[in-house]
Amino acid sequence: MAFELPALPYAYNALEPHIDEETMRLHHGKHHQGYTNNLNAALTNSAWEGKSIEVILSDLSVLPETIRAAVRNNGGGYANHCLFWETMAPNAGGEPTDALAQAIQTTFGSFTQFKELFQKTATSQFGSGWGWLVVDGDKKLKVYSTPNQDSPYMQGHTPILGLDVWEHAYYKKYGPARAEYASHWWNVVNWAVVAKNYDAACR
Ligand code: MN3
Repeated sequence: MAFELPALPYAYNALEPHIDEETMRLHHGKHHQGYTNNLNAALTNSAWEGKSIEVILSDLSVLPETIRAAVRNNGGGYANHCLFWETMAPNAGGEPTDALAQAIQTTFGSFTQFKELFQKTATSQFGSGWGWLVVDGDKKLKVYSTPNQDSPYMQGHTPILGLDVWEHAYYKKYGPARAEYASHWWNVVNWAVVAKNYDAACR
């Protein structure tokens, strides 16, 4: 079973004014579709066809060298964007509740301190990449960034929230103002889904 581009859980214009419709159409329909197609092409007729993306990304070293870079880039791109769409929603934002809220407070001091750290970490990634909130192997929260399409699964961590800081994610609306894009993005973070991801990662 090949990987499929997941349908967006909302309309292309649903995240306006924070993320514009044209960016969403290209980002989902062209970029994410491209990663999906290239991932499938790389895995065809390999022993990894049919495995989950988490399993594939968690040990790239066992892949044949001929497809390793393609799977790293496009498999990461596939997984990263699946999470990105899911963890955004119209009329969202605000703060998490329950276990995730408690864990954020314990780990980072407060939600405000977490936000500052996350935004600074994501927006200072040099070149293209992602900012992450992950659950590590000890079920602890961590914030870091990765270059290109590298996934936290590659280091045995479960990403529960990610911010795409590639220029294709924001340049049409925000130009080079990456921090302004990140500030707006908080308004569309779907904390209910992030909390669900947190609970699943801690199980
Ligand atoms: Mn992207």
